[in-house]
Amino acid sequence: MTISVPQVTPQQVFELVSELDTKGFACIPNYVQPSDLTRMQSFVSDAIRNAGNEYVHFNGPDAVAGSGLEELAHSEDFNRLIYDLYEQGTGNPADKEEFYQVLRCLSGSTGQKNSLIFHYDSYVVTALIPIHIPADGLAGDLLMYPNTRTIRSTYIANAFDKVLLDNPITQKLLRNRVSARHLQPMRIKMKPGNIYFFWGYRSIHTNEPCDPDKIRATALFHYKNPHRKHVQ
Ligand SMILES: O=C(O)CCC(=O)C(=O)O
Ligand SMILES: [Fe+2]
Repeated sequence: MTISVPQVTPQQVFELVSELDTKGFACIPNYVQPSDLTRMQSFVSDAIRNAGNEYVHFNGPDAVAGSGLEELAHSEDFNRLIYDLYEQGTGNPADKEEFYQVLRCLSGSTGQKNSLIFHYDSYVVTALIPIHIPADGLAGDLLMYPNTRTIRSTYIANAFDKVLLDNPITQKLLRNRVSARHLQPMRIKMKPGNIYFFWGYRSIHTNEPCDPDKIRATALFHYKNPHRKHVQ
């Protein structure tokens, strides 16, 4: 069985990019077919069980072999979509480059520890597929301040942004904003099988925790680190 995903027209890409630039995120509903989603969900359920109902994550396509996520990473249509978003969004040509692919499975108290860590991604395009989202209680919403910076021309400027963000004072300040009345981050409630996009490099974001007795799993595909020279 091989995964198949819908083709996305140039007009749709255009609309997705304009949503990314204005609203800060974009979504294609039901991008993953129900039978493929079921495969991904059972991979996650097994992984969480093997991890004693605690946080577990997998990097790269080989680590998720059998889930369908490795097939997605190699799917022509999916690759084309990510390249098109990048090209339209930045005006730069997209080189063929492997995604930085992660499957994050949150559960238990370690799932909570791996939440509310605000960051910029190292990669320009972030595609996120929710696989398991708790139906009630704390669902682990995506929290975001979209498009708060541009793509930096130097690695050092990028590192400086990250230091400003990745320290206990800034993290505390941002965490306090989540339930505050003002300057709240945007909250994206996610539905399994949809695909969400945002400019991860440019946007401060994180996930809210989910209840420790639940499972919240997301598959992330990151594309294009602007500060790494392309190596064949
Ligand atoms: O799991 C999520 O919702 C977001 C994770 C994330 O931002 C990341 O892994 O870079
Ligand atoms: Fe991220």
